Amino acid sequence: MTLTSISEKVNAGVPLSFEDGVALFHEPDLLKLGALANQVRERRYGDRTTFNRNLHINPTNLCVASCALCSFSRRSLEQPGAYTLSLSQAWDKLKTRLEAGDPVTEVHVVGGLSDSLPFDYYTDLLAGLKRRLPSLHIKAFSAVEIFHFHKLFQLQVREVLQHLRAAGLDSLPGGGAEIFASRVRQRICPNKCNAQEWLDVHRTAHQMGLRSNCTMLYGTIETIEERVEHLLRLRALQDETSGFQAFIPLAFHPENNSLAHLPAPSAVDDLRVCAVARLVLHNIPHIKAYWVSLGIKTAQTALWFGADDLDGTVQEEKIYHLAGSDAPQALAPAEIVHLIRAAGRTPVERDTLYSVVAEGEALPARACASPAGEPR
Ligand code: V47
Repeated sequence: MTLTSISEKVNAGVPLSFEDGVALFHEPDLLKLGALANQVRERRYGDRTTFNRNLHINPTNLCVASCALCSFSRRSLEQPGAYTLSLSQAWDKLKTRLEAGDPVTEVHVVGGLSDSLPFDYYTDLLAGLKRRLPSLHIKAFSAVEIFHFHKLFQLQVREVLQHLRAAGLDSLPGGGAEIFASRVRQRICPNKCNAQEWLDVHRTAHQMGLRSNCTMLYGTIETIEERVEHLLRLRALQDETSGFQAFIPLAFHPENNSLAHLPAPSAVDDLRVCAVARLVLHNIPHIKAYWVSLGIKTAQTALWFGADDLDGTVQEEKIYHLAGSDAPQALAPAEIVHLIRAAGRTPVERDTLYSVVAEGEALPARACASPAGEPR
C-alpha cells in the first residue's frame, strides 16, 4: 500500500481498508499524509474552521472505576481533592457565565461514576441548567456514565436516555471510548464498560434521534493495529446510524496517574492521528482539534492535517489540566477567532449541531493589537 494508491482510493470515494489505515500510520512522509487529509478537509469545508462557546461542568470526581489513565477521579470523599458539586453550585457555573455577559450555547457535562448520587441528581442537574437558559444545548454524560446509570439504577439504556432527555439532554459527548481492544482496556480502564457496551449506548442514542461524538485516546499502550481497529469500529457504527457528528482524537496526558511512566505522544503523533482519522473516517463529518488536549500550537497546525473544528471556549476543564495539560483554562471567543485566523483559516462560530451562529464581521474581535499593530 503506497500513499499514491491510497490517495487514488480517497479521490475515488472508496473507503479505506484496515491495511490502508496501518500503512497511513507507517507513512514516513508526514507532510504528504497531512496534505492528503487537508485535501479531503478543504473539499468539504474550504478553509472554514468552526468553534463554539461552551462551558464544562464536572459534577463529581468520585468514581468507582479507578482507571489507570485517569488523573481526575477520586475513590472516596476522604481523598484530597475529592468533590461533588451541589446542584446550586453546578447551576451557578452557568449563571456566572451568563451574568458575565458570555452567551454560551453549550454545556458539556461529564463526571466520575459515583455509586452514591441518586438518579434524580442527574435529571435535576440538567433540568436546572435548561431552566436557567432554555436555548442551551446540553451535551452530557459519556456512554460510560450512561452504561453505569443503566447498571446502578436498573434501567434499560434506552430508559436512562429517555429520562435524561426529558430533563434536557440534547446529545452525548464522545468520551470514554479510549481504545476498544480488550487487551488495552484491561490495562488502562478494566472496570468500565467494554467496547461493545460503549458502541451499543451510542447506537441506542442515535436510534432515538440523539446526536453524539466519538473519541480515541491514543498514546498509552495501544498498537497501530489497535488504533485502526478502533477507527473502523466507529466507522462501522456510523455506516449503520449516521449519528456521530465529530471525532475527537485525545492525546494521552501522563501526569498524576498510574501510567505516569509513559511518555506523552509527540506533536508528530498528534498530527498523524488527526490526518489518518480524517482519511479513514470518511463518514464522520467533523474532526475536532481539541486544543485542551493538543495544546494550542499543535491544535492550530492540526487545522492543516484534517481537522475542521477547534472545539470551544471550554472554561473549567479539569480532566486534562489534572493530567498535566499546560493549555489555558479557557479561551475567550475573540481569542479563538484570532487563533484560527493566525493559523490561516476562516473562523466560524457554530452551535453544537454545527449550524452557523456567527461569521465574518459578526465575530468578536480582540480588544487591542500588540504595540507593533500586528496580531500577536
Ligand atoms: O473520557 C481521561 C480522556 C475524555 C486522560 O464529545 C484522558 O465534544 C488523556 O471526551 N489523558 C474526556 N485523555 C474528554 C472528552 C471530550 C473532550 C472534548 C470534547 C468532547 C466532545 C469530548 O478524556 C475521557 C478520557 O477518554 N482522558 N484522562 C488523560 N490522562
